[in-house]
Amino acid sequence: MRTEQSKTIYLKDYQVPDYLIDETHLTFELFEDHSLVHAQLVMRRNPEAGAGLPKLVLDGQQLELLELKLDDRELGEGDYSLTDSHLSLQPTQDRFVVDSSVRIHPESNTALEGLYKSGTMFCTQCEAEGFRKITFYLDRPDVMSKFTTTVSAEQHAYPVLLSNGNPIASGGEEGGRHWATWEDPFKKPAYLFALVAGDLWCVEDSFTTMSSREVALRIYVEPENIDKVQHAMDSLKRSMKWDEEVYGREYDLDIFMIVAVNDFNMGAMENKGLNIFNSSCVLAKAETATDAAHQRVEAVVAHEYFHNWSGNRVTCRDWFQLSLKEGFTVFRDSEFSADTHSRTVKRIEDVAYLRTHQFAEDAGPMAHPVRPDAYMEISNFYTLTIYEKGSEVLRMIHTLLGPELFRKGSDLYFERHDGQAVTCDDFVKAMEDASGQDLTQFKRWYTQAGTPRLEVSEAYDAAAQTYSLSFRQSCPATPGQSEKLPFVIPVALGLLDAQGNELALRLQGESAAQGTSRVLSVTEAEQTFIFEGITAKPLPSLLRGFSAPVKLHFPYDRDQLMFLMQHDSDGFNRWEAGQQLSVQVLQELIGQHQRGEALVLDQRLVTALRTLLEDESLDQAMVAEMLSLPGEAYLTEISEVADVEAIHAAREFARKELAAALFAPLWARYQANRETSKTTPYVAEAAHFARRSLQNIALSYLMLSEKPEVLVACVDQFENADNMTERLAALAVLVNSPFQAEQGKALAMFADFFKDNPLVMDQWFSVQAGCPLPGGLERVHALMQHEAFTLKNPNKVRALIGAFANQNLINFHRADGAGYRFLADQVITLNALNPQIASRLLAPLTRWRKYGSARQALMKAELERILASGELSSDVYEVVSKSLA
Ligand code: B3K
Ligand code: ZN
Repeated sequence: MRTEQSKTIYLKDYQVPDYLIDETHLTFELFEDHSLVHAQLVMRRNPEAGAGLPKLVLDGQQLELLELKLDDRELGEGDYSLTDSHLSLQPTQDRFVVDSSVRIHPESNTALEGLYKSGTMFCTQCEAEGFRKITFYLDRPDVMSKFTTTVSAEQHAYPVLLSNGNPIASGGEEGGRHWATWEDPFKKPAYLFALVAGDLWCVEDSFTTMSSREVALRIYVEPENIDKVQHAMDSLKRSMKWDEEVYGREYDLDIFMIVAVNDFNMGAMENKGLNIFNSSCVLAKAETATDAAHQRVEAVVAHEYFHNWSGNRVTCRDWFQLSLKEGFTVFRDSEFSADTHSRTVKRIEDVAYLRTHQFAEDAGPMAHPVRPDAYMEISNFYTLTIYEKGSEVLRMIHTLLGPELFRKGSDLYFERHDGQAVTCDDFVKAMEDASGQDLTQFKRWYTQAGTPRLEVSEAYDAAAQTYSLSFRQSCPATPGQSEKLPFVIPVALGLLDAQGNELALRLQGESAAQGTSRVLSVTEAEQTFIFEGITAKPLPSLLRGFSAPVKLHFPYDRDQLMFLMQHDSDGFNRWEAGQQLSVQVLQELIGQHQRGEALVLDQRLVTALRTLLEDESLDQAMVAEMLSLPGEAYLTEISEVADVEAIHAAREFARKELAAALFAPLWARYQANRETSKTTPYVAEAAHFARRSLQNIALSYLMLSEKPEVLVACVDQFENADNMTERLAALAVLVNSPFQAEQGKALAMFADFFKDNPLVMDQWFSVQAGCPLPGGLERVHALMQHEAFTLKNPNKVRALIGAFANQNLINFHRADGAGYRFLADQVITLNALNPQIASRLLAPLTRWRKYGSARQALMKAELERILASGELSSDVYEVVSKSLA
C-alpha cells in the first residue's frame, strides 16, 4: 500500500536519468498460479548525467526476485539492496547488462495495473507506473528502449500471444505450451509496453497509407463479441486517413492491433502497435449500443490511434508533462469528431462537459495547472484538467495562430522531436518558431490553475459612432497559488444590429474593417477595445465557439438572449444564449422555492422553445440540445452554495411546465421522428443521431404529461425499437415515471434478454442508479446484490455507484448523509481491491465546500472516516488528505 510514494514529487526536482536502457529483452512464462518474467537490460551510463558511476536504482514493486545477474555474473544478497519499491546495485563500467528473473501473480492482481487477468485472458496496463509491477526497470518515460518480447503459455487456453511491434518467430513447446516473439523497432518508454494472451478471435482489414504501404489491421475480441467490431474498424480507418490529411501523419508499423478487455480501469491505452481497450470503447452495434456509445467508440479509437504520433513517437519527458500528449490528443480527436459529424453539436457537448465537470475540479481541493508542479500519486492526475482543459489550451493556440500556422507548428514539433521525450515548453517553442509569435504570456495557461472569470461591459457613443467593450479578467486562488497573473484570452466575437445582421468590425486605429467575426486577444487585467463606424447600439455575441475556457459575464437581459438564440450566426452561441436564458429562469425558480413562494415559470422560455420546435428547417440535433435544460450538476457548479432540493425542484417544475405548454409540438415532432425511425435501418451518422436525439428528448418531456397515449408510444418504442438508442431512452423514461407496472415489466424483460451482455447490463444498472425518484439509495443497495454486479469490474462500479453519486444528486445528497456513508463504504472496500477506481469514485465527496453547513459536516465526517479506516493506498490518501486540508 502506501510506501515511499506518498511523498510529494516536484517538477523542480527533475533530473535526467543516470543510466539508459538501449535494449530490453523480455520473456514471459504464463501459468495459472503465477508467472515468471525474465528481463535482460542492455544498459549504459547516460552521457548527459555527469561523471562517475552512481548506484543503479531500478523501480520494482510486488516482485519476487529469483535471480539477478550483472554482465553474466550472478549477484548474491550482499551485491544488491532491495526495498518494497527499489532494487539497487553498483555497476562497474559504463556499459553493462542486467539480467533478472522474477515471479509475479497476475491471477490475483485486482488493481488492474501491471500484468493481470481479465476473465480468462492475460493483459497489461503499464501507464503510468505499472511496468514496475512486471519487472525491475527504469520506469520513467524519458528512458526509451527497443523491446523484444517472448511470451509462452498453454496453447489450448491461450492460442493468441501478442506484444508490441511485429511478430518475428513462434513455435511449440513440450507439454502443450507454445510461444511467440515480437519485436518493436521503435524505441519506447516502458509505459507503452503491452502483452496479451488469450482465446481471442479477430476481425482483420487493411489500410493503405499515403506512401502506399499496406498496414494489417486487427481487432481482437472474445468470440461472443466478434459481431460487434465493424464500427471500431471503420472508425480506425477513418482516423488513419484523417491524421494523414489533417496532420500529415502516417502510420509506421506493418500491423496495428486493438484488443478488447472487460476489466479495465480507463477507456483505453495507446501501447505501441497494440492498443488495449475497455470493451465499452470497442464493441458497438445497433442492437446493443446507443448512439452515444457509437460516438464514444469512434472517438476513443481515434484518440488512441492519434497517440501513435502525439504520445508515442514524441513522448513525455516526465509525468508533469502529461498534458503534452493528452491535451493535444484530445484536441485532435475532438476535431476529428467535429469533421466527421456536426461541428457545432460536438462543440456544445464538449463545452457542457468541461463547464460542468472540469470547472468543478478547478474550483475544488484537487485543482492543479495543466502542467502540475507536484503530485503524490500520478494516477490521480489523469484528470479533466490535464485532458479537457489541456485540449482547450491547444484549441486557443489553434485559434490565435490560425490553421495554417498551427499545422506548420505541429509539423515542426513532430520533425524536431521524433524519438524524443519532451516537455510542454518544447511544444510551445515549436509553435512559436513556426509562427513567429511570442507565446510567453500565453504559457500561463500551463502553470496557473483555476478558471478565469471574464467580466465584460459595454459603452455606446452615438455622437462618435463608437462602441466599446471593456474586459476585466481575474482568477480565483487555488491550492498553493494565491496570486494569478493575467492570461492571454482569445475572445471571438461579432456585433449584431437590431435586425440581427452582423456588423463590419473596425477597431480604432484600423483603416478597414476586418470581417464580421474576429478574435480579440485580451492580455491585460483590464482592457478596452473600441469599434468605430457603429451607427446604432449593437448587441454583442461574445466568446463565439467558446474560444477560451473562462466564465464569461455580460449583463444580457432575457429579451436579448432570445434575440441571440434566433439571430446569432454562430451556432454555438445560439445554444449558449438558450442556456443562459434557461439558467436565469431556473435561478429565479430556485429563489422562489427557497422563499417558500409558488413557482412561476417565465413564459419567454416557453416561447423561445416553441419557436425552435415549430421550425422544421433547423438542425434537429441543435433543437434537441436547446431543449435540454442545464443539468443539476451544472446548476450546482454555478451556485455559491448549492441548494440540492431547490435545484431539483426548480428544474423538475420547469420540465413539467414546458411539457404541458409544448405538448402539441413535442408530440408532433416525436411521432414524425419515431415513424421515420421505424422505417429506417440504423445508421451511425450525424443526421440519424440528430433525429433520434430529438425524438428521445421529446419523449422524455411528453411522459411528464402522464397521458395514456404517450405511455402506449413509450412502451411500443421500448418493445419494438430495433436499436439500443431508442430502447434505452424509452426504458429510462419508464424508470423515471410513476407507471410502476410497465416499468417493472420493462426492466425484467430487458435484464432477461441482455443478461449475457455485460455492457448492456451496465446500461441497465445506470438507468436505475440515475432515477431521481425517492428511494434511490435503497435501489442501489439492492442492485449491488444482483448477480450481474461485481465490485471487481470497473465498468460495473462506474455504472451503478458512479452513476448514483454523480448523476442522482437528489438521492446521493440525502439530508441524513446516508448517500455519503454508502459512498465512503464503497471507497474503503475498493481501496484494497483497486486503488485507482477507489480514488476516482471519491470525487463527489471532495466537493463538500459547495454545500450548506449540515451537508459539509456530513461529507467531511465521511472523508475523516476513510482517512482513519486503515492502510490507505497513495491514490486514496492523496485525494482525501488534500480534500480535508
Ligand atoms: N493514456 C491512457 C491513460 C492511462 C492512464 C492510466 N492510469 C489513455 C489515454 O489517454 O489515451
Ligand atoms: Zn490519451
